[in-house]
Formats: sequence, structure tokens, C-alpha cells
Amino acid sequence: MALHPPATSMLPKPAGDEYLRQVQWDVTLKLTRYEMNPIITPRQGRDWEADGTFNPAAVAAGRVVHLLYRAVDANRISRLGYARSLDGMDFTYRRENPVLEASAVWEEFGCEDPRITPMDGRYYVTYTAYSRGGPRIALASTEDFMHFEKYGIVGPDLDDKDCVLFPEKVNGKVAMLHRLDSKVQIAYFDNLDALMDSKEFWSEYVTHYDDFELIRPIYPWEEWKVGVGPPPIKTDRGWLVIYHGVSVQRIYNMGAILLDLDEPSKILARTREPLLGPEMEFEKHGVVPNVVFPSGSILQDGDLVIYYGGADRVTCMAKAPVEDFLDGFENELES
Ligand code: BMA
Repeated sequence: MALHPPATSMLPKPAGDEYLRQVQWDVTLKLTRYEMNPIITPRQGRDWEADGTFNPAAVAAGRVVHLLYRAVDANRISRLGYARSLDGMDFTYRRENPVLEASAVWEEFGCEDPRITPMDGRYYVTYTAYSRGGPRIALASTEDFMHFEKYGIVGPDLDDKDCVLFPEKVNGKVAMLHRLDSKVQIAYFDNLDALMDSKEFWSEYVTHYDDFELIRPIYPWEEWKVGVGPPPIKTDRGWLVIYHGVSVQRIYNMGAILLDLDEPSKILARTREPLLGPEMEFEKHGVVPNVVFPSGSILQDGDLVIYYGGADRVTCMAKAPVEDFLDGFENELES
């Protein structure tokens, strides 16, 4: 197995003043909520999703939108449920049973918070595998959302969450974002095989993991921790990354960051104010209060559509024209 730490130029900016001097994207843009929110709620009579259907992963295949959501039962065990829509709003089809659930001791308490990345003709699903050892990042793949192949833990042997893969190779490497401690880290692998067999890579990485730090909290609304939402979205102006930031009061908000296309370790801009925070009843009150947790996105007719969890209970949707989004950033760079 090849061990390939990123080149020095790919390392995140050093901490301290220099970090804070990054261009700040002073976005006033807000996402508009779908008026029919929430779009997915627990169904009667399905014990496996009785306590919540939230934090969805999303991918579009033509007009079809596939969602995998975190379904929680009364014992707080999570499984993944599947829903499908032809317009991205109305999820009329839902599978009767979970499509992915615990099958090993390293996920004995369940499978949570999926993200989907299409790559090489398959859908790769990163998720949080929960066990008495704590949360770890795990990988599976599917072609049809019915049959899944699991590859086990693909992260370090430390508490880790919010893992996403970039939708294409960056400088010839598979690139990953994940959350160790309270910060977002970046890691690169030669290929998917190297990721699936990465124990040695991680043992070396964790000896100096600060070198791979990418996003750290800087504003009060994200002071406690940050974690990436959907996989990065490629735009002509950079990789657009939607993330959640948690305040010390445990309020989850959404923010956005733009990463350099060729050197994603370089942050070009970030939102100073949240794009969306818990305001609606179903975002303020649920199983965990005051949570908006973005985890899926699609581009649809010029809109950036974000799927998110509300208060660890339901699935919601919000959107904004992607150009408005990027223009906000451009204006900031020019001023
Ligand atoms: C995180 C995860 C998410 C959840 C969030 C808020 O640590 O467990 O699934 O939405 O906390 O409770």
C-alpha cells in the first residue's frame, strides 16, 4: 500500500494570524427554505425509523434524486433509509426496510450521517460507524441503492465524523475531508484501493495531524466545532463546501467555504454569517434542539439545493441560485 502525504504546497495554511487573514466571504445570501418542509418524516409502523429520519445524503442522476437518510429507532440505533424523487422535492418513493445497517462490531450502535459521492460508475457512501469505541468513518458503495458493499473503517482509529470524498480526483488523487477533534482535516490517497487499505497511512498521519487541518472555527456561531456537510461541489470558481458550525450554546448553523480548485488545501473565502440557522419549529424542536445539519446537495436548474436534517428528527430542503452564491464571493474578492 502506498503512503502518500500531500506535497507541502497542498498543506493547509498555518494556524495563527495568517489563518485569520484569509479572504473572508462576507455573504449576505440566505438559503430559501422549501415551503413544504419537512420533506421526510418518520412513517407510522416502521420501528426502525420511529425516532427520526434526518441528515440525508443526496445525489442526482438525471432528474431522479436519490436520498439516503439516517433513520433512528426507539433504542437510538441508526440505519440508513432510502427515498427517491423525480423533482427533488416530493419523495414519493421510500423503501420499506433499511438499505444499510450494522453488520459488524465496529458499528454495533449503528450507521449514521451518510454522504454520497459518485465515482467510477458507483455511488460511494461514507458514513459514521458507531460502536463502544466511539464514532469512526466507514465506507460502502452501491450501484442501485439496494445492494451495498461495505469496506469497513477507512479513517484513523480516533473519534472521527463528517467524512466526504471529492467527486473527482484532485491532482490525480482521491481527496477526503473529515472531522477530527473540532476541526476539518484534508487527506489524499492514490486511489480508492489505497483508501480502503489505509491503516498504515493513518498511523503516520495521526502523528502530525495538525499539518492536515483545513477548516477551524473562527466565528462565535461555529466556535465549538465545524464539520463538512455534503461532498464538495465543483464550480468554475472553486470547490464549494457547505458545512455546519456549532456554537458553545450547541446551536447548529450552516456556513460555506470556497476552496481552490487545484489546491483545495487553500481556502479562498468563507461566510462570516450563517447561511441558514434553526428558526422553524422543526429545526428548533425535535430530538436534539436547534439543529440544521446539511448533508446532501444537488445542482438543479441553476439552483444549489441543500438537503439537511432538522433537530435530529426530520429531513428538510433549502436552496439558492448557485450564481448568486458565487457572485457574493466574487464581489468580495474584487472589493
Ligand atoms: C452530531 C451527529 C449528527 C447530529 C448532530 C446534532 O454529532 O450525531 O447526526 O445531527 O450531532 O445532534
